[in-house]
Amino acid sequence: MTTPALLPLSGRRIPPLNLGPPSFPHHRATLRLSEKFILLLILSAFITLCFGAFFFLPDSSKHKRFDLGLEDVLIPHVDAGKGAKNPGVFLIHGPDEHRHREEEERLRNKIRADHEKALEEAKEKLRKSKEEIRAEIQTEKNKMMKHAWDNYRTYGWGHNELRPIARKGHSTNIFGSSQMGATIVDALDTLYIMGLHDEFLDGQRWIEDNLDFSVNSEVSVFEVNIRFIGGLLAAYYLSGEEIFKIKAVQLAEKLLPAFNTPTGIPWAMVNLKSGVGRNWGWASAGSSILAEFGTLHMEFVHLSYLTGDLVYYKKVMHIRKLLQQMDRPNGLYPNYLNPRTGRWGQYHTSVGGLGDSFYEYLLKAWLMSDKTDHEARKMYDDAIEAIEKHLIKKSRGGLVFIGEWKNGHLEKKMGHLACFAGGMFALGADGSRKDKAGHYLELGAEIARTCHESYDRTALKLGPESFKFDGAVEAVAVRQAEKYYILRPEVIETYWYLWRFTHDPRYRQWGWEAALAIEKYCRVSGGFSGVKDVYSSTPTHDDVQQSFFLAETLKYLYLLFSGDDLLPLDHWVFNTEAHPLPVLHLANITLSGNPAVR
Ligand code: DMJ
Repeated sequence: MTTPALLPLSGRRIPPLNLGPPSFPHHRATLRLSEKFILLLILSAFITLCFGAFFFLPDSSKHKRFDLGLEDVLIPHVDAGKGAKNPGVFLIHGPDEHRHREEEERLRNKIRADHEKALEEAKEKLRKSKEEIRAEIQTEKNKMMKHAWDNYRTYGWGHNELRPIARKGHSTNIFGSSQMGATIVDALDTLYIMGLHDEFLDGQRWIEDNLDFSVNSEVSVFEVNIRFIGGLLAAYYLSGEEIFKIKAVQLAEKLLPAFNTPTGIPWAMVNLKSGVGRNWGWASAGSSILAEFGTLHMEFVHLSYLTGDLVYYKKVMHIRKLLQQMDRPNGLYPNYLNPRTGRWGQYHTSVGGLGDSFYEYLLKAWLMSDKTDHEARKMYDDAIEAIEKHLIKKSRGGLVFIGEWKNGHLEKKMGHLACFAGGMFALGADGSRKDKAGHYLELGAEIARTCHESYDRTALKLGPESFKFDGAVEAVAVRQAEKYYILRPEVIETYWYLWRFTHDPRYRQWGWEAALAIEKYCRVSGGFSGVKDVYSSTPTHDDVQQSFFLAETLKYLYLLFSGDDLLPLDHWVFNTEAHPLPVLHLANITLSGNPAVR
C-alpha cells in the first residue's frame, strides 16, 4: 500500500491570502482583475479628460488659422455677442496681433491648467496604495457576508443556523439534536477567501474549543459530509491550520459505522455516539438516496490522501463498483437504492433533488484526480448521455429544461436544485466524448438562460423552488408549495461557471440582479431570510438563514465579481457545498489506478 504524501502546506496563524494554485503557497496575485479594471477606469477617465480639453475647442471647419509664430492655434471665427455668452469660446475681431497673442496665451494656460488638474486627480487616485484600493473594493464586496455573519455571531453563535427575525438559533434534523455550529464550519472558507481574517479566527477558536462529535445525536451522513468535512478540509487547505484536518478526520471516523449495511451502501443517518444507522422514513421502500451515498467521493478521497488511511477511499470505491454492476433502466440511475437488498427502489431519476450531486461528483472525481480517474469520467459521460436523451427537452417557447423521469414518464418540471447542472455541463465540456465541448458549453448556457427566466418571471426576481413547462406555463411555479426561495445558490453557481468559461457579461449582469433582489427582499435587520412566495410583491419571510447561504450563495457571488486567478479551476475543485479542495497531483500514484489498493 502506498501512503500518499501530504500536501506541502505549512501551518501559519494568520496566513497571507493565497488563493491561486495550491501547489505554489507563496504565489501572490498582484492586483485582481476587478481592481485592475478600476485602475484602468481611472486612467481612461484621465485620458478622456485630456481629449475633452480638445473637444471643448470649436469645430475646426469653422475656424480661421492664424500664424502664431512657434505653434498653430485654432481660433474660432464667431460673432462677438454669441461668443460672449459661451465661456468655452473666445473672440477675435480682426488681425490684432497683440490680442491674438494674449488669447493664445490664455488658451494655452487654460489647457495646461486643465491637464495639470486632471493629472493631479489621477495621481491622487493612483497614490492610494493598492492596499487601500483593494480594501475599498473588499469592503463593498464583503458587505452581505458581514451582515450575515455578524448577525449569526450576535444571535446564533454556536447554533447550527440563525433565525434572523426572531434573532435566535435555528436547527433542522439533518444536523441532529446538537449545536454543532454548522454556519461557522460552512462559512469558514468564504470568510477566508474574502479576507475577513478576524471573523475567520473567531470561527477557528470556536471550533478548537467547542466542536465536539462525541454526542448522542443522529445526523445526515451526506449533509455532515458536504458541509462539515468539506468545510473543514477546505479551511485546512486554505489556511494550513492543523486543527481543521484533525476535526475532519475525527468526524469522518464517526461516520464510518453508517457503511455497516449488507451491501456497503451507507445509511442516510447515523448516530454519532452509538453508530446506529437508518434511512429516512419517506424514502422509497427503506432506500438510501443516490445523491446522498453518491456524494462522498471527493471528501473521502481527500481524507485518505491526508491521513494515509485507505479506509475512506475503499468505502467510496466500493459504492462505485456496486453501481457499475447494476442494470440501469434506459441508462438512467434511479434515485433510490435499498442498502439491504442492493436493489433499486422507485424508478425516479432527477438531476435536481435526490440525484443532483451524484453526477456532479463523478465529474469532479475525474477533475480532482488531475483527470486520471477515467472510470469516473466514463460513468459521468454515460450518465449525461442518457440524461440528455431522456430528460432534457426544449419548451414551446424555446427554453431548454431538465425534466424528471418517473416510472417511464417524463414530468416537465425542473427544480431550482437542477439549475446547478448548467455549471456542471460547462465544467465537463473540456474532456467530453467525441470532442463535444462546444455542445456542452452551449447546453450549460441554455440551462443558465432557463434558470434566469425562472427568476425573471417572478415578482421578486428570485427563483421558485421548482417550475413547470406545461402548455402556456413556462419556467413558472404552479403549486403554492413550490413558490418559495430559501437563499439557494444553484443559479448563481451556474452563472459563475459560465462566466469563468465564457466571460460573457450577461452572467455578471444576471448575478448582479440576483444580488440586488436578495438585498431588497431577503435582507432583514437580523441577517438574511428566505421568502415564502416569490410571486408576491410583498414577501413573507421564512425566518431562516441557511448555512449554505454563507458557504455557497455569497461565495459564488463574490467569485463572480472577482478575477479568474482567485481559486483557478485547474487547481481547485469545489465540492457540492462550494468548499474548494485542491486537485491531487499524485504524480506516480493515482488512487483509482493504484494496483496496490485494487
Ligand atoms: C446545498 O447544501 C448543496 O449544494 C447540496 O448539494 C444541495 N443543495 C444545497 C443548497 O441548495
